[in-house]
Parts: sequence; structure tokens; C-alpha cells
Amino acid sequence: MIINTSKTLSYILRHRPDKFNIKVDKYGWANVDNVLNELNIDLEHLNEVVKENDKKRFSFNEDKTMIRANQGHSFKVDLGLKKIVPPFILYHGTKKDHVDSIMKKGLSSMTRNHVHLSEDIDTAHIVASRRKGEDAILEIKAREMYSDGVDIFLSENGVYLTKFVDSKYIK
Ligand code: HQG
Repeated sequence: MIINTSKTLSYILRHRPDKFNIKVDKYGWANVDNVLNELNIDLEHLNEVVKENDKKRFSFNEDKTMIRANQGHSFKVDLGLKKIVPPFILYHGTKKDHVDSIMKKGLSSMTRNHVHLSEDIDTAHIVASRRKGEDAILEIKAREMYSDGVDIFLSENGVYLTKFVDSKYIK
């Protein structure tokens, strides 16, 4: 039940709020009452979904009247992401079948706003294994990207985000 709500909420808050008649402002916030009504759930359940979420995908605002996704959006949104100095290496989990294309064209954000990177290999494996086929874990020379002037951000829930990774930074 919690996982179902979490999946639906991810879909709404990151991709298609309109499908559920929910309005999201330019910072990604949706009104909590609006969400409770449209999903037909109570505040207690929503609290649990936010608190128990394995990746801390959602945040409430200070007075808990609004909720948003911490990353992963496909529509334009201003999350006030923090620009950071990244670790030397970050990881990206993908599929073997994509590697040739990635090494040719670079790692792009596809339908989302950012390319998603992680600090640890385990997370990259989890991301990769969401899809079928053989996994591939790419090592990204993140500090070198940063030194070359590429912006890298860290989301509220610890996901490293950037617009594009040129293949010269991929090991
Ligand atoms: C690939 C989940 C061919 C890219 C995860 C990826 C993550 C290319 C796919 C978050 C390419 C895009 C994001 C190129 C990129 N040629 N393939 N040039 N450039 N790709 O879902 O990183 O659980 O948009 O490697 O945990 O898989 O939902 O990105 O395989 O953090 O919270 O194109 O989604 O978060 O797929 O996943 P996605 P992703 P949640």
C-alpha cells in the first residue's frame, strides 16, 4: 500500500500532476489537501509514505501544507538545487545495450531534467537493475567535470544531478 502510493505520488509529482487534477507550482510543490483528496488517502498514510520512503523521494514544506518530489522530474521545475563540489568519481547505473550509444553521444538526461549519478556503486546497481538486460556501471570523472566548469548538483535526498556527461568523462 505504501509502495503503491509512493509510485503514484512519484508519477504525479515528477511527471503528470495534470492526470490527477493536481496543481504543482514552479518550485514543484503541490497542496497536501489536494493530494489527499485526489489519491483518496489520509494524512497519516501520506506521512508514512514520506517518512518510510527508502530513497527519501518526497519532502513537505515547513508547515506541511505542501509536498514535492526531491528529484526525478520530467517537467521544468525550480528545486533550488545546491551546486556542490563533487567527489572525484560518481557512478551511473545503466544497461550494457546503452553503452555504445552513451560512449558515442554522451550521457543525456533523456526525458528527465538531469542525468542521475550516485556516490556509491550499490545505488548505481539498484538503478540499473530496474530494467531488464545486463547491467553496466559507468564511472564518471565528476571532479574533472566540475573543474572544467560543469555544474553538478546534489538533491535533498542525496542524488547527484547534472545536465549532460560528455563521454570524455566516462571511464
Ligand atoms: C540512458 C530512479 C543511450 C541512461 C533511479 C538510462 C534514478 C542513454 C536511461 C532515477 C543515453 C534513462 C533515474 C544515450 C542516457 N544513449 N542511452 N546517449 N544517455 N541513456 O529512468 O538514471 O527510483 O531517465 O543510462 O533510482 O535510469 O524513480 O534515468 O538508462 O535515480 O526514485 O537512458 O530514477 O529513481 O532512464 O533513473 P531514466 P535513470 P526512482
